[in-house]
Amino acid sequence: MKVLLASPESEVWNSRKHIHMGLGYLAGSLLAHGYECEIWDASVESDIESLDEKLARDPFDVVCLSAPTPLIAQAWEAARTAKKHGAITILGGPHLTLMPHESMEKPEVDLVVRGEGEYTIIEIMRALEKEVSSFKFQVSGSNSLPVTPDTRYLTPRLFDPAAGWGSILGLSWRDKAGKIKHNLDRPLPDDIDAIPFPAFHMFKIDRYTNLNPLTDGLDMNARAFTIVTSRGCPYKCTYCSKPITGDTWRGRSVDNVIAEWEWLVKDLGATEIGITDDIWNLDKNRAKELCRALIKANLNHVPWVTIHGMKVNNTDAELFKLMKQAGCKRVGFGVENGDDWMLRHVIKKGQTVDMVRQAFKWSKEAKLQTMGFFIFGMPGETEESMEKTIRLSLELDPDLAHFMMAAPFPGTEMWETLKKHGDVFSDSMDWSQIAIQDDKAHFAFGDLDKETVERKWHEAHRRFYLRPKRIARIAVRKDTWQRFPYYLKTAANMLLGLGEREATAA
Ligand code: B12
Ligand code: SF4
Repeated sequence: MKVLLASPESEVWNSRKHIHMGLGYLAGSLLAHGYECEIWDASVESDIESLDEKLARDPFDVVCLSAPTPLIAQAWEAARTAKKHGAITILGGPHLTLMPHESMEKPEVDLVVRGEGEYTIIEIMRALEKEVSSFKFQVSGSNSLPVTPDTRYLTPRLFDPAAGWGSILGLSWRDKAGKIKHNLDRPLPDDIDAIPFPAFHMFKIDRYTNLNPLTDGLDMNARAFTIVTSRGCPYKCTYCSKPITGDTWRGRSVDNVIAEWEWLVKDLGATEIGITDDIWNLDKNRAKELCRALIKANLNHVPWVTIHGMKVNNTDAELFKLMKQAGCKRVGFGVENGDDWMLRHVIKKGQTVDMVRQAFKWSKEAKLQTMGFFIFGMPGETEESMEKTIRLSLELDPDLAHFMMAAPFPGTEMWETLKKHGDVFSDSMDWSQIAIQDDKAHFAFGDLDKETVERKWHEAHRRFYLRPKRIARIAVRKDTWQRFPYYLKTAANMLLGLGEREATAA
């Protein structure tokens, strides 16, 4: 049985192309169990061949689609395409874990997987093998259209409980009567060393971008891979949606991480690596051990970065020094807000502004590039708190500042707050409108209107990036001139509010 693992076209994320670790892990698991599979990532494929063309030329029995909330409509569209070509469609990823029923109500979706999928996908393959002889489209009771390629997507696939579908944890499916069933959740796997490495070799790595073209020092044409050294995070920031990896932090052993890192560097020619953990430094001692092990294994000549924010309160000067020695080039921090009251009572981040200052000081002393993430327009925000955020960004002066609009993702505390008090949520929510890194405020809350949030967001970009010393710093960078048209468009959007609604930076 041939499986295609696909990521749909992204309209919200188009400035950078990173490999999709979820698909990599699923492929690793399928290969380890002897299943034939391929990865198809629209962000690097669709310019060459559409999914429709690909499936017409090269049919697959099963098409797996992955989707975060803003991409769910594209995932449904891809599922319709896949069904037209006769494939079984399985959807998984963050949005499906949060809202499985919504997708199960779509006839183009045959199965939904909730949570981490490495074990579930194998159990599905085994159940499919049991049903293989009856692989015919079964029309559900309510729908009696003749089954042709054009109407196949209207005919959801029904499954025989005798194949064991009811016991696959984390799965949503339809029984023979067309009834939607949501099985029990799958507990998070504790031992993530036992999960096969992602099938890194299956990515067309030359088509992906480097990890962040907006900072200097990284190779524009790098062979950039990402790595997950731990899963989960025990913090409960009110804006954060972490439906997949959950609240329980699970670290891989240092040896296991080093073995994967070695494979990336020595066999696959990685010239840049990004850690994408939710919180890679939760266990500070383990983080230090990992740095020491990278040095010992002579892997520190390949630059690496922390793609997402490190947690400022789990750091010390020694950690940053070790990171530098281990080859780290740049650290990112979730600063979020310059107002301690907002951090404590609204964002619930478990950090103070002083902790942020300290972490920036240590990392700069260690000669690491710094990156700061700042959020505008959280519920309870005031013009004054946003002003404090702008001032803090100027004071910290990271190499890169990402100013983002608060985005209410389902499942977060912010979502619940806004559902009670906001008028943003209509019955026909357009999920593609929920994106961070966008220039439009997503809601008004209390006395704060959208216009003020958008004005302060643009002001933040102007005040941060249009300082003479910033302009000088940017002007001497080689990549500024290599990607001049792109930067010009980004600047017009972020600084002046011109241009299309588009996500442009991380
Ligand atoms: C690294 C990362 C990125 C990277 C790379 C993204 C990528 N394509 O992998 C970059 C920086 C590009 C990125 C961009 C975005 N991201 Co992001 N990202 C992450 C992060 C930190 C880690 C992802 C990861 O590597 N996970 C590890 C792998 C193993 O897990 P996974 O990908 O979820 O896959 C597992 C399961 O979901 C499941 N699964 C997934 N798909 C499928 C499909 C099938 C068929 C099956 C069976 C199973 C299955 O099985 C996989 C293996 O266990 C997560 C936070 C998190 N921990 O989830 C946020 C996160 C996924 N991102 C998020 C968002 C919002 C985005 C953006 C939409 C940002 C934006 N502009 O608004 C874009 C969308 C990009 C895109 N096209 O997908 C949100 C999603 C929230 C939501 N409700 O959907 C998260 C959860 C962050 C957060 N806390 O808010 N992101
Ligand atoms: S934002 Fe970071 S620290 Fe906060 S809950 Fe999410 S992953 Fe954890």
